[in-house]
Amino acid sequence: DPKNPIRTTDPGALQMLEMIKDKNIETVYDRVVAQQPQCAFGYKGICCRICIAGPCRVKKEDGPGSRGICGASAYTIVSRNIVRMIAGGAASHSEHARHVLHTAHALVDGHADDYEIKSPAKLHKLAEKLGVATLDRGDKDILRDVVEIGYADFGRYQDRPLAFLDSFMTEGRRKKFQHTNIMPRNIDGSITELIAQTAMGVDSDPVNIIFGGLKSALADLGGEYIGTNLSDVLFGIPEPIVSEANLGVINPKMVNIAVHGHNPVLSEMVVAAARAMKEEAVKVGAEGVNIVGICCTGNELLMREGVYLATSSASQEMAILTGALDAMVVDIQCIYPAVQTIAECYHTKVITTEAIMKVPSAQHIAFNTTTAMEDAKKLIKIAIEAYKHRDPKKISIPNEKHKLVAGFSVEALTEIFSKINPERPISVLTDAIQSGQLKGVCLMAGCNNLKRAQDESHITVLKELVKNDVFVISTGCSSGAFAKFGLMSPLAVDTYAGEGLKSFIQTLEAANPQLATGLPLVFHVGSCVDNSRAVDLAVAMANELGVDIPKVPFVASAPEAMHEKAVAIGSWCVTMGLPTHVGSLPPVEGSDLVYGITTQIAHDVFGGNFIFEVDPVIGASKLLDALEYRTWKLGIHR
Ligand code: NFS
Ligand code: SF4
Repeated sequence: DPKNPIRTTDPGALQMLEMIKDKNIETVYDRVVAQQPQCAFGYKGICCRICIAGPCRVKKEDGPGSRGICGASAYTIVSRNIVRMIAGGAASHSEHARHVLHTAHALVDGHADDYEIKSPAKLHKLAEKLGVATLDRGDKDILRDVVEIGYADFGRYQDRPLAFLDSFMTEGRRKKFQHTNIMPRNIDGSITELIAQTAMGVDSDPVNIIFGGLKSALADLGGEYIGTNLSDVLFGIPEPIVSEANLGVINPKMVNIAVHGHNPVLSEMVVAAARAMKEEAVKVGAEGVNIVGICCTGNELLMREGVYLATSSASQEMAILTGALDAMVVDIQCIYPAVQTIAECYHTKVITTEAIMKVPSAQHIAFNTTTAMEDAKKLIKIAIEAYKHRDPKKISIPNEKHKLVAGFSVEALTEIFSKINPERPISVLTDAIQSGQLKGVCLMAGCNNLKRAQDESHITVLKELVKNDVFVISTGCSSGAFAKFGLMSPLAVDTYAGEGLKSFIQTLEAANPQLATGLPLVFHVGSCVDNSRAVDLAVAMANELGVDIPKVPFVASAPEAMHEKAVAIGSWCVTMGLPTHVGSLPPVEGSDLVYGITTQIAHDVFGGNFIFEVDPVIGASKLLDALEYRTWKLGIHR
């Protein structure tokens, strides 16, 4: 029902909405209803605003009204619009990566004393991949060379491929990208080239436009590699860790600070500062400082520090509605401007920290790598001060929260598998698929999109997949959904896993008595930048099986994709050779040609393709079909 304002299934958010129902507070759930019906031209991608002769719309099947003023056809307009979303996504991930790179650079130059090389092991592994010498060298020297390569990936002018992308690929993908001329030379250049390519009066060939888009999508993946790998170097490789999720993690007796956004460079420092400033919180009558995460910076902290996850993107406002959130510290991406509007009805301070991300009337504290700890302490002080101004009458915290196990980097998964087969750990996974115990692997990723009820599609797709013995890894707000519903807990295995998956997980547990916890139903591999970890797993499986990725029983699903970043990720998933389900349609329906390229022709060229399907049960069954087909083919060819 498009008019129903209760557009969520998240049990914490539902409780929160019930608690405030008499208060007349506007939330995202009201605004999404107010936007209905949404513009059909925009929805289909056939509105062009690339020059100011427009906006032009494709109004007719034929004649002058079927084209823009310049004569651009539906296929040109749709393809230009969609690849510009890829450019936006690639820019977002890459700016995030650049920030991590700057921090690593400042560290080796001695200007970031609050940071350290937490994982020399990851640094050495990365150096080896990139061909950086490590023998008899100090860690900082090695890191300096790695950072140089990272910077070169942003702005290289020579004719060589993106190092952080090239060195992680299979041989087959490397050749495919060169052959189709989409291997990016540098990140910044791919994005500007794409904007130039799609400017008024430049490219009108939809195939050429889409291939330009795919180049930027691969640049996006390169940026994600830089982000994940250098974050692991600076903050540690995630390992299995127990935590809790949903709004019930907000503790009325503590100073509560939500870190919201994406960049661990800031939020890791906030966690450290909070630990150091416990006494100051005690002085104002609190038991301490409680950091809770929202969106992907929440995922970063959950993976490495076990920090509680308060909620995911669509329900971000709910954290403030508890009346017990003292500050919301934000960096970049997926932050609703509405958080400030809502915060003004409470004592909550919203604090922005990055030069490119300000919100009118929210406080701005510039966060510098050089003075990181000092800056983070300022943020904590503001929260402690705000705590004193809480209004007890306004406090109402949903009691919903669930135990979870997270922290499954590929290193952590490999370690677990190695207890069964130390020489060829990944064969534990591929053997289980070939024996029929598992149906394959699915990466569940992506956002919330209120075109349907929040989290419903994530939860439905997951339940269908695990019931059918798919090994599911997840990232981003998809992970957020599972965590909030209690599906990332070992307890969920018995209830939801099919017999094959259940026995697979039990075998892993039996071989790993050192783990202090059972294994979960779905394996959290990190933030959206950490979708690169999923590629690492797919590449490892391909190498183990001696095939290229399009033959690996590995699929992806973004049941509730929303952000431009999700468009970029979905696009590189397809070029990597993965069948990729998307449950919220991107604006491509206005051109049968573009729709056909993304869902069919892509398969002929790359071995992966989009599966657009809004019904989560049907979406899941299409993913299962894709897995079954690949496993069957693997069987014949062996
Ligand atoms: Ni990913 Fe993570 Fe969430 Fe979507 Fe936004 S937080 S980077 S973009 S909404 S999954
Ligand atoms: Fe219209 Fe062409 Fe300008 Fe787009 S580029 S707004 S279709 S005139």
